[in-house]
Amino acid sequence: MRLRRPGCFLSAQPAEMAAVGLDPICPFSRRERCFHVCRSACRLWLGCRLAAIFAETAAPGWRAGRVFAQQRGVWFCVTEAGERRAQIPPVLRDALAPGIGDWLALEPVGDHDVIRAILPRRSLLSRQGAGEATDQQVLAANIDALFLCMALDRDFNLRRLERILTVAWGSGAEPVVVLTKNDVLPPEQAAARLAEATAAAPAVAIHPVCGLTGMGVAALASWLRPGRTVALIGASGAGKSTLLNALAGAEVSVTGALDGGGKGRHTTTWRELHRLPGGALVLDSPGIRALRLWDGEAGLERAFAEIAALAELCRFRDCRHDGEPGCAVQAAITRGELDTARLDSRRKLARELAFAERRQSKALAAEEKSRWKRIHRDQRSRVAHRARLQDD
Ligand SMILES: Nc1nc2c(ncn2[C@@H]2O[C@H](COP(=O)(O)OP(=O)(O)OP(=O)(O)O)[C@@H](O)[C@H]2O)c(=O)[nH]1
Ligand SMILES: [Mg+2]
Ligand SMILES: [Zn+2]
Repeated sequence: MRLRRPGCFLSAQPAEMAAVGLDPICPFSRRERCFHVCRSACRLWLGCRLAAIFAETAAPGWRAGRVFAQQRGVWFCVTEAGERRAQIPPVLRDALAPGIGDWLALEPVGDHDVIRAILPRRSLLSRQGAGEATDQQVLAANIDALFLCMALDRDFNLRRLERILTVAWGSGAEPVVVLTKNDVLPPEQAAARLAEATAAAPAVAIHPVCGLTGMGVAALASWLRPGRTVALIGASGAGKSTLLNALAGAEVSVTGALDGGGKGRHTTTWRELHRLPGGALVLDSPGIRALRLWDGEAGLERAFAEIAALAELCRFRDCRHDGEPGCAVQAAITRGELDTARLDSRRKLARELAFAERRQSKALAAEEKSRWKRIHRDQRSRVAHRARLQDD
């Protein structure tokens, strides 16, 4: 990947920012001309809160940078000195796992930067990595809103939506459901699917759009204000890159046709933060097939908010909604106000979460045990070494 757009103009004035469509108000300090806001048309937008943390962490000469892409052990960052390649020093390789969207403390060394620290994240979307049960893969960090993209055609699946919502609520970012390919169904069928999605995503904004014509896309503007970061997630072929291009008004990401079975072909192969002309940042990613749950009790409560509210009315605090007397959840099902499929889906996800948590605590315990074993072994060899020295 080549580095582009060197330089960014920290000294630009509010009028210049307005000229390129940037809001001169810092999202953290709420002040105009905040020193910490990068006034350029690049992707840097540190904000006062992080700037203060950075100032405390950083040694002289370090600078802040935000990861906008990553490839084979190289993190591509936007800094006030332009775009830079950054690497993790060997001693920190086990301790640091930066992801796209992360703010880093960087030490310039020659023509590249060395990653020294990850600044605190305000949201984190991650999944279990391929390795150990405790291995975490960062999908996106410091995201304000997650656009959960699901096409209204064969991609439409309420149970998958509930699963992604659980993960999204657990990330700390605001989920927004974007029903893509609004043009493929007759209006009444599209309206029926919209109603189903609304029931499966309580208290979440839902927007049907057509990425090809741009229909409905303008309604997403409130999440795309300058300095905001949005991540697009969904299955391959859901139309994420097409939506990004519609938002950008240009082809910034390659899109691809579906295969014969109507499935995506994983056209987007890496994650990258793109800057929209208006100043918002949008993360386009390869499609994700299954998002295994591994953390996120809180996410489950939010994703099934109506069940959580009903459960408070059950006679027993630990009601399992499984035939106990005075169960408000079962009563709502009997009245036809709650779909059994919702309760079943919640149960399935809760079981999966509990299983993941057990696996993780076992793996953590094993890690801790091997750490102590190592410490004791080192201690024994030090004692033996000292004894040998005294013998000599
Ligand atoms: N009819 C219709 N087709 C669309 C729409 N959006 C995307 N498509 C088509 O769907 C196919 C997949 O679109 P992409 O934007 O590449 O999908 P993606 O989600 O980025 O896929 P990956 O990069 O593989 O994850 C392409 O052939 C698009 O032209 C839409 O709103 N309406
Ligand atoms: Mg794509
Ligand atoms: Zn109950």
